[in-house]
Amino acid sequence: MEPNKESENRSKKFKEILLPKNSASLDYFRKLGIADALIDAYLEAFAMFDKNQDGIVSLKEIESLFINLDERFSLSDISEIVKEADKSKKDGIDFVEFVEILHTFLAKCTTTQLDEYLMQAFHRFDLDGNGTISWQDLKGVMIKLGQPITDAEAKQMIKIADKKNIGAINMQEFIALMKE
Ligand SMILES: [Ca+2]
Ligand SMILES: [Ca+2]
Repeated sequence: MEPNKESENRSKKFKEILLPKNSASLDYFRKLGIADALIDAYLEAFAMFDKNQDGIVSLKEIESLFINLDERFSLSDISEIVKEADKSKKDGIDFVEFVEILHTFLAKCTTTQLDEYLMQAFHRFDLDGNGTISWQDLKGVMIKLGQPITDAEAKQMIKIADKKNIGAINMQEFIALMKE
């Protein structure tokens, strides 16, 4: 089996474990008004954090991801958020708690704030700082995140968002993509 296919299967399996079809969590998310597409995006984000795939994002896992991103962050802030969200007292956050954090955060966010966050995220993806996200930028970021992708995968992902057909993603396209 190609390595790509293998990791795809692994992530599919992981999703099934985290969110079995017709699970109570799925009903709960829908009740909160979260679109299914967004739940998928949350699952992908969760999988990125939960490196050892035990269904819990521990403080250590959050920390290591942020360190890879060279983020200047306060660990005490994060541990505060995790402690507050960790209702099930698993010493980390499970998927439901993870979604609750993001959902609450997004609900509190004004459109302007959200745009600002997305602009910051854009600059983080634009590794060479030339104002657009190329497939090389994207590939570099994914390596930093410990989720390496192939050239073909990076090109494909850029192509999907590249509505203006400039061979890269500009800020408007990026913001539009993230809000989809
Ligand atoms: Ca974990
Ligand atoms: Ca760039």
